[in-house]
Amino acid sequence: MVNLDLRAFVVTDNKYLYQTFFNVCKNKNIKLDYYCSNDSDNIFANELSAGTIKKISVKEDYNFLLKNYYMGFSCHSKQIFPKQLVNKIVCVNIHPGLNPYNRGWYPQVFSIINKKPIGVTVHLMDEKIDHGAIIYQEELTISENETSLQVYERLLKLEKDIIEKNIDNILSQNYESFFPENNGNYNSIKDFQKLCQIDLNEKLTFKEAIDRLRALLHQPFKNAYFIDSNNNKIYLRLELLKETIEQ
Ligand code: 0FX
Repeated sequence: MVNLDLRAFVVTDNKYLYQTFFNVCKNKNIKLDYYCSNDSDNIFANELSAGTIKKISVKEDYNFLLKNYYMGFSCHSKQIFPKQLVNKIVCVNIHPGLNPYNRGWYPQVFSIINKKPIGVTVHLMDEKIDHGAIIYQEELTISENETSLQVYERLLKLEKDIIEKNIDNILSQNYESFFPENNGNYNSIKDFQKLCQIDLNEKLTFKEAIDRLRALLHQPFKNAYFIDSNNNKIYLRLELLKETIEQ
């Protein structure tokens, strides 16, 4: 029997996943409240003025969350949840990567390059980033002609499917969880920024160079660039056109 007083919170900085959660949960017995980061005005201008989402600093206001909610979600949130929060109530992260591989920033970018598995992970949060016991996980395969944007769009769709299918069990905390065999690897935003600056003297195979450029192809962002002899930043975009060869 669900306690009708129970409320859960969702912290997100991603519009698509906010809408997914909102639509899936609007008629549930357990009510969800939505929060975004203080600098997410541009993403949620309409929702902020309508009051359907509110700003929060999780680091400063975790006591408010502890007082008002029995559990919470981090769903592409820019904020790191403090240990005082994740160690006290169940916090669940919806992450566009296949833990423990390429934890942290932009998993698909790194998976295109280093070939580590990619997918979606729903896991219980602990003090470390994208770390903790896994509840649900699904892997995707990356094709040789896919860009970061194409893989990312498939990851978002998979996250939506997993939320729709499992939200009732997550909210009622009716699931089993398991720990990955090791801590895998973590990539920071600095690691991503390093990838973006192309060293014109770096020696790579064509395959490695194409992988690097398609991993950094994610319009409208300008990622890969080199510095020319006049000290200009020259951004690069690769075009991959697939044509099936008749046998
Ligand atoms: O919602 P999200 O996928 O990212 C969010 C948080 O911003 C991030 O801090 C957190 N680690 C992640 C799990 O959730 O949106 P995004 O707009 O930050 O990035 C989406 C994709 O866009 C990313 O996977 C790669 C690409 N991208 C993004 C930026 C900002 C680029 O290729 N270049 C960029 O400069």
